[in-house]
Amino acid sequence: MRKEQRGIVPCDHCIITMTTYITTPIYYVNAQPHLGHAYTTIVADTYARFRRLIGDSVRFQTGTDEHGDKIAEAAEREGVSPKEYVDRISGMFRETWPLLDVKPDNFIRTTDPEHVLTVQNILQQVYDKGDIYFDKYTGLYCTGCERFLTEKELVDGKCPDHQTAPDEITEENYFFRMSRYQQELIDHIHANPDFITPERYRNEVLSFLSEPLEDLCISRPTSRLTWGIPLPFDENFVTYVWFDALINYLTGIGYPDGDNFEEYWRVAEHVIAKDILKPHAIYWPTMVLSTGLPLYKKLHVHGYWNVDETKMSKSIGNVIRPAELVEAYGVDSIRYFILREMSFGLDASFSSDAIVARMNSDLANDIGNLYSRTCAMLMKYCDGVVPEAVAADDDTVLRDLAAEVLQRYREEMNSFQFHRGLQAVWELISQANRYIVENEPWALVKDESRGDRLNTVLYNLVETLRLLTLMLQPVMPGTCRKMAQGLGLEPENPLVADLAEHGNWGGMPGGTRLEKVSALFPRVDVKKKKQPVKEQSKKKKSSKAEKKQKQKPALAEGVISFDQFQELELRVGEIVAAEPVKKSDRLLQLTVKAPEERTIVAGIAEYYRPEEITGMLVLIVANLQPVKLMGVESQGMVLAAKVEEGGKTRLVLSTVSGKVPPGTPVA
Ligand code: ME8
Repeated sequence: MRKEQRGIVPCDHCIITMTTYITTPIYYVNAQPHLGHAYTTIVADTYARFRRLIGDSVRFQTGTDEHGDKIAEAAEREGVSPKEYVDRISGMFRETWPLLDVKPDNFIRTTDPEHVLTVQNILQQVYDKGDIYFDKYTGLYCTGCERFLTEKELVDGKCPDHQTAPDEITEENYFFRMSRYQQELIDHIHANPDFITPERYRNEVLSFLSEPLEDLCISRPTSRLTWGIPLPFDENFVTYVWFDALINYLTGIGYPDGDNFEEYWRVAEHVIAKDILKPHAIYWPTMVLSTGLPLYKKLHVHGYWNVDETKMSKSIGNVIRPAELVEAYGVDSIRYFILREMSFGLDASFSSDAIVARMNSDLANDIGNLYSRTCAMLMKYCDGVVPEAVAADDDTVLRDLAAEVLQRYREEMNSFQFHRGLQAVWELISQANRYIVENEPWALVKDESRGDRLNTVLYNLVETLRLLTLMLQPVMPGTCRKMAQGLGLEPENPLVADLAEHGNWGGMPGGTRLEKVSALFPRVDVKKKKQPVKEQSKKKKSSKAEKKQKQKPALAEGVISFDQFQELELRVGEIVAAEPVKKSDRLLQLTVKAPEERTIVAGIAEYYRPEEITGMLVLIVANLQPVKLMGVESQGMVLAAKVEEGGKTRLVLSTVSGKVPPGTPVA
């Protein structure tokens, strides 16, 4: 039963609206899926998952746009029939989505027979109402956009999107009286500030609407194009591509009398990029008004992905294919990266350096480390069983921040500010990592007088992991299934699958037995992607050494000159990850940020456990010639005090007395 029927009335100001219908554009089948399509569809999938997480009944639709000049031309180039051609490319889109863990409820094709009927039904209604008329028209037609452009839209006589000069075409065609609904649309946009977001696109549309609208040409003569839907009132014409394509949003929910139409139309939210703003913000609402339906609820408009700051294009050869991305980086890293990197509404640039940097810092170091350290400590200190929450616990650092972050996360996800939602979640992750360093559970375990303190600290950490699993689920569903499993919970357990009921502190049941799972995000080897540190430092060193040999006399044994001392490059480094070196009792392999990341192998395994030193600021020698220790290349050295006690040696890592950024030089 729908929640509205249970007497709960959805309101525009509360986040929970009970039902959600989210759509992507239907993609042209004249090109194969690429990063841009992947982004829009991942955004819609993430939003669908988020709304389900907060209890909505959700319908998510994507699909393919299969009629028009461009498609007919592409089929001809390949020497196949249009139908054969569209079947093949549409299939590629359908096969791409599971690779990205995108799960639409409906995949619509404009060649589906029910879509053809729906388009004809609406055309007939609009025609009967007197909103479609026949006229002669001369205009500038852009094949790329599949529409006539106005003079104003051209830049240097060319279409700004396709960089081609439009063709001047004169023909008799059918026109839709868009102008009749102009004022009603302007009034609606003014009365509903969230109708088109972000605001810059709303302003763009209002500015466009401040001039009189021209009517919209909605047909093509069959003498010029046959690959389209025949007009029900004139068989010599097929419908113009946008009139056909936009109606998919109604067909997919069974307009006019399907149950889904009743339930979902009023809550329809469309996601698009800025390239198709006008058809969605002007053509579509005026068509809907003419059909006598209420308008869709929201239009969410995002910017463009460029690649290495350059427009993605087949001719430049920089088109990014989703399947290749998944193979190189893994599906959840991709989903996280594109949602975190792009501010919704603005353009963003894709580069492999940027994705590797985020994978190593945000995923491997921050969430990956927090998860593995917390689980490792629970395994070690509590036999893998979650302790009971400690009553009258006044340690509220994580609890208070979690409450604030949960609130911000919900607001930002709801308003499509995914990057800010994730930023908020990462504040909680960083705080939890600091909480480990500050509370030193490895010391508490040895402290007989600690009371319940160790249990409190570990409970707070594991409860934080549960809330993180909940919040990250829409973005990284696969990783969260694994996180849930490691926490001893089924992925369907409401504790990690229902934010409405369990998005409050304290849900993790004491007594739950954790399960060992592999690392969430293994680190990516940056050396393979970037100029190795060793080459840079070697070069620097040899040139200075040469200079010294020429200029300086030899010094007394055991004494070095200031110049010699200056050759040592000492820096502050942050240990972002630590693990034992295989087959060695003595060595730990450290990943040190200083400020670039490097591997340093240190002989400190007898004195420190990896989880104790992760997050610690240490002093390093940054320009030592790299050496291999037990098969691992060490790019530098950490400094430690060498304490001799009772005939034994102990190493105590050197650190700095205040918080400074990693990479700060030591003078
Ligand atoms: O326009 N960056 O289909 P289309 C971000 N069939 N998103 C991008 C992008 C980029 N570089 N390139 C493409 C059509 N997109 C029509 C739509 S809807 C009733 C009909 C995404 O295959 C973005 O969502 O050209 C953009 O709006 C859409 O693909 C255009 O897809």
